[in-house]
Amino acid sequence: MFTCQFSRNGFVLFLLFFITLNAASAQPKGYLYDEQKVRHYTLPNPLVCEDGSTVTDSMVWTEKRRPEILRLFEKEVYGRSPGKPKHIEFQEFEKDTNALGGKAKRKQIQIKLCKDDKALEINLLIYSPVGTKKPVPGFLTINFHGNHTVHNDPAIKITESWVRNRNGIKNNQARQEDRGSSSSRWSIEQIIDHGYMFATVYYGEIDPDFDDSFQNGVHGLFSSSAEKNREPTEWGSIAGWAWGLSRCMDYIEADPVIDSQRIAVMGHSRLGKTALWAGAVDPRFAMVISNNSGCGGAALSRRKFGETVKRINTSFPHWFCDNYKKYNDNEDGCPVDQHMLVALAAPRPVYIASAEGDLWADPRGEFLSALGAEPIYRLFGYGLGAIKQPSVNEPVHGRIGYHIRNGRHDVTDYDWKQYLKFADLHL
Ligand code: GTR
Repeated sequence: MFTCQFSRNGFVLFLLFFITLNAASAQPKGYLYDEQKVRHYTLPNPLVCEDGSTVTDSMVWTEKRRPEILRLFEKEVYGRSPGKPKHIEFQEFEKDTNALGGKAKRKQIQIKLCKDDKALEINLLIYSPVGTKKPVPGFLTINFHGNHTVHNDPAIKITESWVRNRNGIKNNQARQEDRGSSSSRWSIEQIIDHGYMFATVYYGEIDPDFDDSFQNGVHGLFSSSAEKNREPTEWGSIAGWAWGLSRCMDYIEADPVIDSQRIAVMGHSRLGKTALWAGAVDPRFAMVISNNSGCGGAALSRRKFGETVKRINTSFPHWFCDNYKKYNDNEDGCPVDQHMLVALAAPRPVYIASAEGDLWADPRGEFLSALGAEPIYRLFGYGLGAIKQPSVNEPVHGRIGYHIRNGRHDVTDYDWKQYLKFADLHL
């Protein structure tokens, strides 16, 4: 009996040890993961203007301080993007009024962005609920692996753009067998059942995600200067993907079936950073959702917890503008921190989601950004609904929403359940 008890306890201990080891090994070594070791830092005050005056009402925020902060992020972090191109064409190339077993309508739109005799083509996939009389609100999302991976619906066009070589993909080309391979991240049926539209675009069609000195994608076509003359304030890939989301919004505004006044922009990880920036530069997004966005997204850079500015600029030199490299190992020198990015969404509802096992993205730093944006929401009479980080799986749904769920870096049904509740409340 004793032996049996002992070996069972021993097994449980071994299992715990194994799980801990595995969770830890998901995070790159040599970075800070210990909350006790976070250094003392001072955040820039979002309510103090460049001339030293303090913002005390929403009008001064909107007219004076917000534009200052937006300019700082453009100049120092993401880079300045061009405006809407002169020539943009929308072509609905496929539709079905009886999709997803009859509960949805599907359509696929090619958005053609033209410059002189060249063009970039982006494909937007849209599902909307059947039987709706009024224009539907919903979610515009941006995906990692191609629209054909968000659902196994055989009618979804397979992307012809560059895709990352993974899971047996060779030559950066998408394959039939990848259909639906990311469907666990996109609770499309749940979204439709809730009465919302779901739209998605593949980020690689906007700008392939590798460092090619800004030759391909949106940069190759719409940058004002060649790589060698690039200004340190010119747009990186995150700004490029966000710009692509705005072009999808251009289409949505032209579609009478969709309620373009009630669109939430949503992305995960690097695309969570993108969603936050898209919401900052484009006020047409009525709600902003950032899933596990981490460094350069919702997480406070000054904490240097998990991924750091230096590391992100080294691993992904094409994501931010060149000026951002000035803050490698010099976070305190940056005139902004990421709570000010969250604040740029105000007074629109914004949701920051973290995962307990995603230490690389600094869940606590993501929460502290939400908290740091609260004084701006207060100017509009709104709040977060928490003064300290809520426990795991205990979401707060103030005008700023936040949750930390159990599990790893990912988008799950749990996340979508929260976004749907949040949209019911605020969209
Ligand atoms: C990681 C990167 C993160 C995050 C993530 C992702 O490699 O360090 O900033 O963006 O990729 O996008 O999946």
